[in-house]
Amino acid sequence: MKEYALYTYDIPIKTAIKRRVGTLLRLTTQNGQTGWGEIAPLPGWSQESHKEAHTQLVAYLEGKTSGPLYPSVSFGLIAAHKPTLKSVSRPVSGLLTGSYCQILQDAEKMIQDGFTVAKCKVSSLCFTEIVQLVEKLHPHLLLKLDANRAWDLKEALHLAKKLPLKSYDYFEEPLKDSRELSCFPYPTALDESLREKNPPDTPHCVAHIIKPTLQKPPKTLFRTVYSSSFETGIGLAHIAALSAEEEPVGLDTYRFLGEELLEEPLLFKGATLYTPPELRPNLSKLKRCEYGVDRSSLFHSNRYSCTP
Ligand code: OSB
Ligand code: MG
Repeated sequence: MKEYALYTYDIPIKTAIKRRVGTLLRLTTQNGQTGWGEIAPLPGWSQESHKEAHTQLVAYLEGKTSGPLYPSVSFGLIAAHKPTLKSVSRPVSGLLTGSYCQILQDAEKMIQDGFTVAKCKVSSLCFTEIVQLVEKLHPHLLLKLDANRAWDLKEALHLAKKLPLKSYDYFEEPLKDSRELSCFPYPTALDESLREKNPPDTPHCVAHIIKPTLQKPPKTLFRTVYSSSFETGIGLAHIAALSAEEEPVGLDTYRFLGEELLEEPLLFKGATLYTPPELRPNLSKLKRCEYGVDRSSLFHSNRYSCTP
């Protein structure tokens, strides 16, 4: 028998949405071991709202629903079932966003701090700026050029021809119409496309970007790059633990959070993240909500027994 307790948080964040809202789930086993999970749908990206996810989570824990779970709920539940989550260290990729000048300034600092890889948001930059960034930063900082589907095929090809193949890691979601990716013969990573009903056939795909809050981690032989959806330390620590030791993980979103919820915070030393030995949020920063006995197992005794 497990007991559950739910807490919500509402903290400032330095992005367009201004505030980040989410639920933390604590599961306690009979022998007193506790696991924490985070359920925080990202507005503009998740199909479900925070309220919908929270409501589904409560119904699930009360044993009142057995239907398919939202990805954010599934991620939080799987996480909370890992009371023995170990402390891990992982290489992290930087996150570069904003104007050309801002990106260049941040990138130079990242290089000094020891970063070797960074995701660069390029949808609002012009092609000359993108080419200059790659030229200036390679080989010190290898860029993942995330266009969030900003370009049509002709534009994307025009840009790709200007960049030497080895001077960047990949283009992430370059095209407005992902069906045309088969005509884009450059290293490509899929992110948004993986969450479509019919993911595109992409012969040049070199990596899958997996955001556990937005999508259940698939079993894939592809190079898998784990990435955050602006979760707090709890969610980020679980994402780090899912990621392979050698693949930089996209957790630099941590810098954008306005408040730390963990008693013992995540530690970033240069480009390496160290997660604390115990994930324990500061309860005074949270709002306590429902609690009770976890009755979900009445329906699915094995549902969460296998880790992704
Ligand atoms: O486009 O990859 C994205 C975060 C939330 C929603 C979408 C995206 C992101 C990130 C996270 O870029 C940072 C990273 O992957 O390094
Ligand atoms: Mg992306």
